[in-house]
Amino acid sequence: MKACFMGLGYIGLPTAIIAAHHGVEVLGVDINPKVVAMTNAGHLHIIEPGLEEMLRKAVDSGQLRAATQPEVSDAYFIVVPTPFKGNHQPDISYVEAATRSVVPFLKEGDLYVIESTSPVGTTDQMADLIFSLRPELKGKLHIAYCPERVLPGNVIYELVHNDRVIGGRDAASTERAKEFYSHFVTGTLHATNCKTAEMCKLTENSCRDSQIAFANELSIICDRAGINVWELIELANKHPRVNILQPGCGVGGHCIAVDPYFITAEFPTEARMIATAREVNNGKADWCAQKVENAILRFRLAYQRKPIVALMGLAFKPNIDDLRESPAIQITHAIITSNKDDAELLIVEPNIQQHEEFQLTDYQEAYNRADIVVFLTAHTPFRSLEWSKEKVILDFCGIFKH
Ligand code: SAJ
Repeated sequence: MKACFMGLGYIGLPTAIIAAHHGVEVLGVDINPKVVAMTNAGHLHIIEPGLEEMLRKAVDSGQLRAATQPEVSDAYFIVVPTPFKGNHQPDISYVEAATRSVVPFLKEGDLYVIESTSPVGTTDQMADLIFSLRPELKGKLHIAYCPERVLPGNVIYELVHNDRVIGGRDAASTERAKEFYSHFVTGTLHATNCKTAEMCKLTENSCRDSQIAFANELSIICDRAGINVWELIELANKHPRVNILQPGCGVGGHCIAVDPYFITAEFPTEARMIATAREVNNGKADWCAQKVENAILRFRLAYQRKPIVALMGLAFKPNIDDLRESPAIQITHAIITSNKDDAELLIVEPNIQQHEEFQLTDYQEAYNRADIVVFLTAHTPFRSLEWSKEKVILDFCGIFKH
């Protein structure tokens, strides 16, 4: 069995490596020659604990190779990004480009699977594209949609153990795709059709976005009401059927802050709550920035000098170095723009060595020096800091819950 993975990013590369470890002959394809060179040299271009060693083994054993162009294979996996364009419209041009590049290699009996998060109907649309270019293959390919649901940082475990949803264009396609994934997935493979599988991925991330929006809205209400939101949530969660998530300074990353727009773009009239959740979560970052600006102003009025402000955390979630779509960065930019002459800013991100735009300060030093401390990301080391009555502390992510 030879499989071609189109896209060697955060999902494509780990999946290619795991498949190679389970006896599949893998060709990883990426349009970026640097990624291809690094992969062939056994170096990981993404950060994922434990994965580099697996990559090296797969390359050394000849089970995995990378290239900038696909080759004849038995199965093709589309694992490329699906960002959104202006006005939050999904952009499936990478899926289309990757599909076009495998079309010349397809032959009777092959498996073609989209893993990229995609708007409902994308798999059918790509099937139409394939058959418009290769009409002789109509009815002779297995075409399916199979989303991933792994959490960055725990990818090796979750790629194997998570259940997966597999939606074929017909029962034979679903069966063929299930056969492939059973090479390395020990979780249950749930069969469905491709539209349901596409919607399932969007539903999972929209559900989480809505639940986080609830927590974020609650945090703003509690701030007005003078109630400790962390204590409130802890108490409410003692109810056997209530499970409120944690508020933060917004929602970041490339998934949860993006995927709900794939639903709202297509169903603008119906998707009212999903759209509102996006607004609430985006609005939380603006609200946090406003809170910091007000604190700076109040400090200046009270002490007639510029405060030192520590901005703690840039990553989009705790204990990672991933800054993609991070609300903490958005807030940092907003504060720099509106307060560059009103405060001395110390920017902290313990998970990265340096940043091309910001000069970084050690977290302990920043905390010691600051008059105003703003917790943006709940990195574990921050929890070792001691609460200080001398400082203004804006704790947006629950470092000092009580
Ligand atoms: N967040 C909160 N409060 C919480 C939980 C999260 O504010 O209680 C924030 C985080 O700080 C972060 C954002 O939400 O900014 C997203 O973080 P996350 O850990 O919820 O999710 P991601 O984006 O790392 O990964 C999600 C996962 N999806 C779900 O949990 C439904 C993952 O399983 C998916 O594979 C991934 O999206 C994806 O690739 O789609």
